This record gives sequence, structure tokens and C-alpha cells, in this order.
Amino acid sequence: MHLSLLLVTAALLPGAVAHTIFAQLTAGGKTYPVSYGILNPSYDGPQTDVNSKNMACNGPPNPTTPSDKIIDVTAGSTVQAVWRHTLQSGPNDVMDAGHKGPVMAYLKRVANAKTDSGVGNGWFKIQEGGYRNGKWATNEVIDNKGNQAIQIPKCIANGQYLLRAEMVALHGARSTNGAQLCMECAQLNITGGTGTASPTTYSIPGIYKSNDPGLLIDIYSMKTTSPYVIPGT
Ligand SMILES: [Cu+2]
Repeated sequence: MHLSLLLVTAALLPGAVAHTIFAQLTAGGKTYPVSYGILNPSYDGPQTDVNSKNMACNGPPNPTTPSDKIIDVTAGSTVQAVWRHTLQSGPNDVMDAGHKGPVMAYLKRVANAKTDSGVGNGWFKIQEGGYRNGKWATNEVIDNKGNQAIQIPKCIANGQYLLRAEMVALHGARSTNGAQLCMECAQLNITGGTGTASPTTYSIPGIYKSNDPGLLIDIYSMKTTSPYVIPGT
């Protein structure tokens, strides 16, 4: 009886146990170990309250642990945020393919990447993918073995940064706070930047609203050609 109840519950909540974690980073041709230089949670659950400070670099109910490592990255290079269903999963277990939505990446300059929580102002978006020809960016990452390609801008100043990579699942987004936002922050030291740009920055939380058209949406009514507005400036 208990087993059948569990099966019914699972059927009503597609993918509820199939979230995802930005588990490790590939940079400069090297894939670092899981959790190396990443503020990682022990659980792969999403954040759903866009006004929570946990929207910055994750947090309760997913306990997070900062790493004592910082990853050196060259400005202008392309890194890969590597997504996995759990910290133990391999490249064929990235996320339930029924989790469909946009993919984004942001940077924030910080004084100390090992200790900064990421909460508050200073974030600027450096990469995004939405909905193209009927395919969601999350499914592109799944098809790419969990790799999210992110080019680090050449024009930014050298220094320590948090890199916030994010996958959003919209299967439940017809109701307010139904979107599932999965994000983690990597701790970077960026060199080789020209420092010629000073991007406009935004606060996280604050950059998203619960009624953003890209977060409060019925994706099942969309056509191949439907427009989609990626959240976040
Ligand atoms: Cu999920």
C-alpha cells in the first residue's frame, strides 16, 4: 500500500526528485573535482522564492558549504559549468529532461570569493539561453553532457569574482513561485582582463520578480515559434 502511494505521488510531481546541481567547473582545459571552488549544497533542490537571499548562491533548505579553493580563470576564455543530478552523478544523469527552461550565468566582483555570500548588488549577466525552435536551453545542457558554456568577458577588471550559474525548470510555472531555480556559485580569480568595461550591476535577490513573463508561464501551451522572455536583465 505504501509503495503504490509513493508511485502515485511521483506521477503527480514529475521530476520532483530530479533537480540539478552545478557540481564542478572546467576552466583552462582542466575539469576540477566535484565541489572544488564551488559553494555547493548537499541537496539538489531548487529555490522558488525570488525574493529570498538564497536566490544568490543557494542556501536553506539546501545547506551550502563554501570551498577553501579559488579557481584561476583567464578573461576572454570559455569555461564550462558542469551540471549533475546529484554530486555523485555522471554525465548521463544531468537533470530530468522534463525540466525545461532557461539557463543563465552571472558574475559578481567580490573582495574575497571564499567568504562572500553573493547576496545583494553587484551582479551582471554574462550568458543566457532561452527557447529556440521548440528547444529549451536546459535540454541543450542535458544533451551537452551537463556542460554549460560560459565565456568570461575579456573587458572586465581582474580580481576575485563569484560565478553564478543557473538552470530554471518551468514545468510547474503556471502558478506563482512554481518555477524551480537551481543555482550555485563558483569562486574565481580572474586575470588577463582589460578592465575597460564597468557593467551595470543588479541585486540578487531583486533581479527577478515572481510575475516575470519568463517565470510565471504555461510552457505547455507554447508552440515551436512562441517567443520567450529570459528572466533577468
Ligand atoms: Cu527539479
